[in-house]
Amino acid sequence: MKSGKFITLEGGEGLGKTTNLKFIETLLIEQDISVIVTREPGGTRLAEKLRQLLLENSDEVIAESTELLLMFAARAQHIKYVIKPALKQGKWVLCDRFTDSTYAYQGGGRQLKLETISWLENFVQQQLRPDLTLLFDAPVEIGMARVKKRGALDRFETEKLIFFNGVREAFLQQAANYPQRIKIINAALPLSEVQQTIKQLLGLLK
Ligand code: Z5A
Repeated sequence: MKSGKFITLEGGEGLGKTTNLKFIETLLIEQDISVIVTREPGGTRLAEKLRQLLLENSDEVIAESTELLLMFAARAQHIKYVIKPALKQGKWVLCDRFTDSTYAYQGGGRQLKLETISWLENFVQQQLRPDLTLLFDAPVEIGMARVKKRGALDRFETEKLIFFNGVREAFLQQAANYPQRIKIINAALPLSEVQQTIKQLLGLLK
């Protein structure tokens, strides 16, 4: 029986997930809530190895279906050995990306069938779904400009604009499908305003 809360942060690249993950962690610690911060793909030693394979630029093209299965392989490991045990202990889990990213990147970006993703979601996660998902949304150009300032691009970041627009649309479709769980945050606003909204949304979990 889970007792902690499971919060995921989602959205296109460079829109503030990592920055705000740290902000939320600090807010929760101030309230004496025990919290772990983790990410996908990744979060265990094996899942981090899969992350490296997924993100590195390589001369072997990764097939779309391979990419999808590796995402869920990493997730299965992460859920069994990190997320579920933490929730069981009453900890809150803050996760940088989760399955909404799969619907967005492998569904909206790579155009894999949503039924296939949904089947894998049920198989790997069973009943587990986030309690709250913060979706950082802004025009793709804004995030890409922030990412480019950072330097070298990973395998996903070298995709074309059409791919990222498909990703954004799929995220927004997920939010429309699950309005109770997924809250959209306008990531184009100044950080102080974004964080004000986050504080209000976290209040929904109390
Ligand atoms: N992926 C997938 O395909 N399928 C899946 O199922 C999963 C993942 C789980 C993992 O990348 C990749 O895996 C990802 C999708 C794929 N593709 N890519 N690329 P990741 O999550 O590690 O990397 P990312 O999404 O590119 O994260 P990021 O670049 O680190 O972005 P971020 O965490 O959202 O942003 P940030 O680092 O917090 O902020 C970027 C900069 O903007 C930074 O300088 C901030 O100070 C600044 N910032 C943040 N907010 C603001 C505001 N409001 N105003 C101005 N400046 C701001």
